[in-house]
Amino acid sequence: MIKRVFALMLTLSLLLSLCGCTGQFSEKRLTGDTERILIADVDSGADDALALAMLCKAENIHLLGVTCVEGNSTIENVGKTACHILEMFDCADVPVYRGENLPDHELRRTLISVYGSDGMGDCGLIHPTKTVDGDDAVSFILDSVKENPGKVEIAVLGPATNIAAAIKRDEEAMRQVKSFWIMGTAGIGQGNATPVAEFNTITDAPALQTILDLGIETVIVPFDTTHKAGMFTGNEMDAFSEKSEKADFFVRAFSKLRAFNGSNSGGEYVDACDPCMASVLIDEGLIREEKCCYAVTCLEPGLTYGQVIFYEQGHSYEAQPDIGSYHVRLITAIDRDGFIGQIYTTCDAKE
Ligand SMILES: [Ca+2]
Repeated sequence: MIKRVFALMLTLSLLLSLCGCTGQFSEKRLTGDTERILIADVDSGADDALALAMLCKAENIHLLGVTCVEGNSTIENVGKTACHILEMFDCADVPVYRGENLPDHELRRTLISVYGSDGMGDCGLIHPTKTVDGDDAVSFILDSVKENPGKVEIAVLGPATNIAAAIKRDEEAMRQVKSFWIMGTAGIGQGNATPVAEFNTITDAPALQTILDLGIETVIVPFDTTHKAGMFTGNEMDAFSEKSEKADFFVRAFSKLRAFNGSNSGGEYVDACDPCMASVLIDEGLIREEKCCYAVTCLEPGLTYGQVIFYEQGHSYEAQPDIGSYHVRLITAIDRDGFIGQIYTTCDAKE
């Protein structure tokens, strides 16, 4: 009898090992059909780093890979930070691909590194043993979508350059993306790059429009929404840093942004925009208000370059233009307590 039980256990453990079912990451795979397949496109940035950590910890997400784009830091730093976060959150087997440098168009703004020159507060936090797995993020995106038609969701946490390059290379394949989740645009409020434009969008405005032109479900979590729901005061950051080593890691990573906001607005704070987007991606129950919209990016040179105009479905405008399809979900309010709860869980911190 004991031998039969032992044989059964051995068979089960063999089956589990054949399925790759060991460790935290593999446990997530066991959730089967309820699991969502995601590619995270990042320009880390402390806020991308925290968002990526949240996605690593999410039980309902299978992170297929991370693609990197220049933005909040150099492409080299973006890759190193992604590798470090994946290792830190037990997802070292998730591949990381170097992507595109930003297009060198005449309207390209000089990038201001509000996160420090390394994107992570210049505190010496980033020292991964993992290295990037390849140089062709666009091929990785296209291959992943073709292998999983209609299933892959893409989180766009930086300038949309990689995604637009994939669409330009194989538009038909990219029509098989299930949905895009974009942290970008100023929404229906003020921007952070200009009064009307947000950093990710203005950095590669044609790329965002390329996604919008594709016409598949696109969830936009804009700056004005995340600036409110994702806001931490200096005191809140100090309190959070005491909660765990991981919490302290991210508080230090955000230190340059905190100081920048202090000198820019007179009060130290951190607006964690990418984590805010990740929180509603992981749990749509945190969305408090959204509008169904047609969206279009201003690409004409001038003061409105990079602004995104949202036409709300069901609303009549006195100067009604030709409206395309209403395939954009604009998130206008997020449950802040739920968002903060996710950050605490991610960092193993007790509230
Ligand atoms: Ca970002």
